[in-house]
Amino acid sequence: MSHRLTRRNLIKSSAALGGAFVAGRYYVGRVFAAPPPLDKKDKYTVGFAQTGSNNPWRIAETASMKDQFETKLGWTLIATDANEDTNKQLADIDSIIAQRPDIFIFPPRESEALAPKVLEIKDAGIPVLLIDRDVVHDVAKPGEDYIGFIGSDFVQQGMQAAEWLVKATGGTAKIIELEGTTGADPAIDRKKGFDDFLAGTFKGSPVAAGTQSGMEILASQSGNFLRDTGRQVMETLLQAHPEVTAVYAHNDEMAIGAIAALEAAGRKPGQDVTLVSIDGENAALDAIVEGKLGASVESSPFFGPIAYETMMKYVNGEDIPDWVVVEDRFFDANNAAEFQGKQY
Ligand code: GYE
Repeated sequence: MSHRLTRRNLIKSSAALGGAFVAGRYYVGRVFAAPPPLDKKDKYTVGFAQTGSNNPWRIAETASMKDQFETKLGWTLIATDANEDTNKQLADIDSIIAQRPDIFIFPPRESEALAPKVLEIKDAGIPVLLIDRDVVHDVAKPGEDYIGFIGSDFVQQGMQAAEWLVKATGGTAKIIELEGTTGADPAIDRKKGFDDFLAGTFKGSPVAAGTQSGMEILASQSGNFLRDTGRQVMETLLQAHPEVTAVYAHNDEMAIGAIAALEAAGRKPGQDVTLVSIDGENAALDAIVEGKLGASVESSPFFGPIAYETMMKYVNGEDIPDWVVVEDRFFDANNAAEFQGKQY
């Protein structure tokens, strides 16, 4: 039998342990090692607490959710926008809980700060499916406290970026790293993957051991996944480290900001500074074709269809893996033109 309790078992054990019907809903609380059940019905209300809408990736993700749940299915999506403020996202979630959605499907902006909130949603009797970012598992456990996490392998993305950079620079580079939002799961893991690769502690890479030893990270600072913040941070770091020869940005928006800062300082991105980033947005593909950005590891924002599919599996009692891995592609000068204008 699966680790997940069936609805019947849940009601039985809940009754034994003093579960209660409140406002037509069964409050099961955290005594159960399973997320709250989701009944079969024709239409659902989905709570979607977005982290922000000031970059193309976020806009594409929100559009994908609206397209799937509102346009295609005719359901209700309660969508909020935290404007890249973690406290606002916490408050947004409270306001969505008060509207009693059937399920929460959302990206937690920070992996530690949002973990207790995932438990609160569970305590309110509402199942949670996390998309695009995960929370820390020592506080909230997939398969127990929430249904699971759907998203990319961020460590792998960081490794791929490092691997490409080692090859592109012949294994010698002075690197400025622009990190994503501090405390966000993809920022933590994209740094880890990159650092581990350069430290030679990765496994299974086709790059010969030792070839990465000439790679030096001069500075690593957060640009909050935003274009203009990336530009400003790059401007400052460039003054402190004019010897820079490479940039690793945790997303395309910051890479594009860095390109602007480099050009403003009279540098030639793509020629005297090699850049690599993550996401695969249209502007990045354009920059690759122009020769300014070297490569971008894809990180798909199109969560609507896979979130729906996973949610329905849960409704139908199928087992959901703790992590539904989203497969990503890789864009560089060899294929960027082919995908230009087809992304977001
Ligand atoms: O790479 C970035 C966005 O959480 C995977 O967040 C996502 C990242 C994405 O703002 O552009």
